[in-house]
Amino acid sequence: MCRRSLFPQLLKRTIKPNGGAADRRSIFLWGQDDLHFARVNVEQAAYIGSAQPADSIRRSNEMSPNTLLTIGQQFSRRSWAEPWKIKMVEPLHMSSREEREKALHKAGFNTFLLRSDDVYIDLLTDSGTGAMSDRQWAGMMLGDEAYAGSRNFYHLESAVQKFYGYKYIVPTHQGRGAEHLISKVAIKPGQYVPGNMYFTTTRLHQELAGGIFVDVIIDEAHDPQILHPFKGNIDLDKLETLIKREGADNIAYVSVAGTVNMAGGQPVSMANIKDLRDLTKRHGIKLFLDATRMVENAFFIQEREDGYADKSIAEILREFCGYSDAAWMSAKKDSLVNIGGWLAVNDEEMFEELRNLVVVYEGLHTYGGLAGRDLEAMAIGIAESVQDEHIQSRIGQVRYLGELLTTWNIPIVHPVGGHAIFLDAKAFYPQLEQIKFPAQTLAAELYLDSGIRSMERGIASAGRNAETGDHNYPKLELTRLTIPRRVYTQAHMDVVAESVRAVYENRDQTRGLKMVHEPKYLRFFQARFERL
Ligand code: P71
Repeated sequence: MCRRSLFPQLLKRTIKPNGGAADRRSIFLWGQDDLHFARVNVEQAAYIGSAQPADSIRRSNEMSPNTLLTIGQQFSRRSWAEPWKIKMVEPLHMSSREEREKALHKAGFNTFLLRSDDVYIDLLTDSGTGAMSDRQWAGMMLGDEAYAGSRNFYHLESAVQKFYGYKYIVPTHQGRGAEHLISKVAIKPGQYVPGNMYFTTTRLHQELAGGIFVDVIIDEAHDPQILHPFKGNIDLDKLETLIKREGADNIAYVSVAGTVNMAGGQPVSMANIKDLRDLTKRHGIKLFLDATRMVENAFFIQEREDGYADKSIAEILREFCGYSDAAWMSAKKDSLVNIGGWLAVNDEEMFEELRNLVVVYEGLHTYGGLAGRDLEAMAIGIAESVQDEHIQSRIGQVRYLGELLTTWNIPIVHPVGGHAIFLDAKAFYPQLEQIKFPAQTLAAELYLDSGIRSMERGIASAGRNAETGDHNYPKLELTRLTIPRRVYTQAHMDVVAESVRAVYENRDQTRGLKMVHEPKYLRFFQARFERL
């Protein structure tokens, strides 16, 4: 490996982030490795992120060429480590290639249909797959399983009020339960719901309620190679054009996701949400937040945005949520639980409606389809999730994998986002047309190579156009290596990186897949494929 390539040369490219006054005063300078950046603002040149001052590069270069360096040293920064130690372990099954061939055929080349027992390192999702702390497990023993008024609900309510800042809380069994209720209450058939890219379940519930989803994310988000510090930002011009064309009364609400999952876990800046708040207020339109990975979003604001370096993650989270009217949450991500979610609003009338509807679809308004113990684990998980050292090591681990793959010139989405590495399957397999499911193919090949399970986020996930019946052809054709929280070690990440590299080296031999079974809703979960 060429050591020189490990030291990013700053000033390779410059980009001017758009989307808000604070952003406009900064220019980001990205390193040649596409991972590290410096931010220079108008008042002073300031290095942030993991960009390194020249003298530390010199010091590393003075070491003997044979010195074994940690990854931190290679990037001229101090290494991070997890703020916890391991108390209990779960053995993993390591299968043979022959076993994996059989399992993959049985699963119709769809990683959702594999049995977990046949998987070695499971990077299908970070949803509900995290490890709970000893405190959370202790909290489970304090579950108050009363049908009504469980004390654990009040703990959850206080935690959401304290850390997210909303007034009224409705628990739900998970994120899509909350999406279902809020879509039913807030969307009139035929109304538009603009959002920063789509998420599968979010959009489906909006559409089932009669809404018309419109993507108003900045263009940069649709290009896996463009470097932008806040690729999740809403394009205010696109939104304003929609409002002018359709009229504010025909917009149900603006739906903003903190760190945009389908764009690669890309954050939204504080400047953008502030400007968005002003714009929507002027037109009398409500602003709702998908807070599922909002803690991760707060990390990027702390790292990249003027004026936030000295603010805590908790402070940034509270401020960001303060610009919205309501939020929904899949607590299975940021909040470190295996099941759970909630809806939160500031408007009392809307709360009354939601509180009434939750009893129809989820359960009484003090349990929302969850056990008391689940509510307690969530309340404790929320407090743990906003600790600065937790989120630094969580995103540090994702970046570590990104650093390895980038150094080996394997095409991934840049900049690396919060919860996953997204392999750019179009660039990986340039010989495959999108209808041959390159991202699904890559997920299958990775599983065959090493038993690593990943998830397709491309044409299979994008479904069909409701009017024409044709496939949607999304610009991004990605295979997601999603990192569960507090579960795998750095050595696991090494194994993953080496497997991706092995599949990359064999990429020319791959011919793609065809879909042979296609379910009506969210087809990617249960679709079946065959080799071409
Ligand atoms: C993820 C998931 C889980 C998932 C959902 C659908 C297909 C495949 C995997 C769930 C999210 C999410 C965002 C931003 C709402 C939900 C729904 N993500 N918003 O990424 O990422 O939450 O799963 O608790 O119902 O693997 P839910």
